[in-house]
Amino acid sequence: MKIKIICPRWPEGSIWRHFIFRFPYLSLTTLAALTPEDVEVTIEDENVQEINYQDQPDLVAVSIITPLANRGYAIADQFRKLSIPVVMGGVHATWMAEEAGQHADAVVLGEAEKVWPRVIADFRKGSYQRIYREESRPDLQNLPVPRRDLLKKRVYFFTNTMQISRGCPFQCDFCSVTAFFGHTCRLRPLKEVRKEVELLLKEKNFIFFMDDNIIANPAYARDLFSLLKEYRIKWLSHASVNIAENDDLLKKAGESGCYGLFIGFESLSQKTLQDHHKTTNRVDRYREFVKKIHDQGIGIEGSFIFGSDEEDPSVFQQVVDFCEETKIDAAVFAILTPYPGTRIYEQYTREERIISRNWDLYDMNHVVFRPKRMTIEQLQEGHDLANQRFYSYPSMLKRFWPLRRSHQVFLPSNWGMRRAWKFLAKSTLRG
Ligand code: B12
Ligand code: SF4
Repeated sequence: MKIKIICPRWPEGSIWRHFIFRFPYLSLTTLAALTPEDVEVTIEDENVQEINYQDQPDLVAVSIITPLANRGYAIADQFRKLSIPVVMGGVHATWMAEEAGQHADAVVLGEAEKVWPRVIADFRKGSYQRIYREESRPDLQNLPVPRRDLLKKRVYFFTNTMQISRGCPFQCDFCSVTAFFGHTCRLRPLKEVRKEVELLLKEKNFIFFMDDNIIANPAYARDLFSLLKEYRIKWLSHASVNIAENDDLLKKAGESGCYGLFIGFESLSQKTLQDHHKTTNRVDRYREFVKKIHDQGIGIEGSFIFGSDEEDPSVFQQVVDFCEETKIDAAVFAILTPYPGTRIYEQYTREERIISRNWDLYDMNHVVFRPKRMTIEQLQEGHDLANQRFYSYPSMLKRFWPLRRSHQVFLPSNWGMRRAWKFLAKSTLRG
């Protein structure tokens, strides 16, 4: 049996289509690793290669997050026209199973670990279900090592990514992670983490841990950082800003080789955070926290969301000023996006505020809902200009002086974002 696993490309007009520092999605290499050994498996990531429609696999597996859904459907339709069956899975397919089912022979809801071998066995037999859903979530012991060997490695910025935990105890209303992965943070045994880290270090001394919050369980994080300190390693991950409330943990993160953390600040208004149920953040301590994190040699990619109900057009300048004053190393200025599966999706649907369900626009860089205290145009323009200002040379100069060790990661990423935003500003692709 031959299975081809596919990731669709980002739509035209999305910043991620034009950001050249790419890394592969773990869903692809994870699914490949879960595939029985006697099956020939290949991966095609359309973001870095063309899809081959000629090689006649027995089954095609398409992984979709929301902004990739339309393209995923088009690819699926094409394979099905060639009489090749298609299975779909991933976050978007899970929340929009009926829609995905119109383009696939079967849809897998939720995590694949337990159910994927059964899906393959059913397709081999020729009698499969339309929907597969595993009620219990997999524990994270004995996970197979993702099949990075199947990737076209040279076309990615790097491929050294791995995951240590799943699930989040919080429930921010714009995020579907908790609904998808559960309230409890499941953790991989440290001895298995050690094995995979050692494997990755053979490639490069640089690792991106694709976790939602690497400090979700502080006791485990402390042990993890001690483990990482044994190696000469540079690593990146996501963490909540309250890592700076725990001096010991923060120091350990820095000493273990943490060069950068992706941190969801989301807003400079406590009221807005409260409205979104983002309970971990204390706005009045942001400046102090950024300084403490920087002092440990850790760079920050700050994530901010624009368009919340309390915000008016003054928000853009306030946020960029804050980022420049605190010398935030990189930023993702995103437009609030009501992804299926989130509470904000339900709320805006009820309030009839969603203006587009064209998933191509669900990249957090396009307005797809009606904001309250600014117009759709003000939100779009304010967001675009904030990104262009932040990734201008004067802003980079302000933020990158004095130099810190983490700048070896963030200077190239700023340059990449600057290049992508410049391209989009000039192009007619931006709708
Ligand atoms: C790491 C991460 C990033 C990193 C790296 C992205 C990358 N290239 O991998 C960075 C910081 C760059 C990033 C950026 C963004 N991200 Co992100 N990211 C994540 C995060 C935390 C982990 C992704 C991961 O590796 N998961 C581990 C894999 C194994 O899980 P998985 O993909 O879900 O796959 C499992 C199942 O879904 C299933 N499955 C998946 N596909 C298939 C297919 C088949 C056929 C089957 C059977 C099963 C199956 O099986 C897998 C194993 O169980 C997730 C949240 C999360 N916890 O997953 C958000 C997440 C994927 N990101 C999200 C978003 C929105 C973005 C941005 C658009 C944000 C922005 N402000 O711009 C950008 C887009 C950038 C990009 N190029 O992708 C959203 C997507 C929401 C949606 N509905 O589409 C998520 C889910 C977070 C959220 N808020 O809900 N992200
Ligand atoms: S945004 Fe972060 S803290 Fe909030 S629910 Fe999602 S993963 Fe958890």
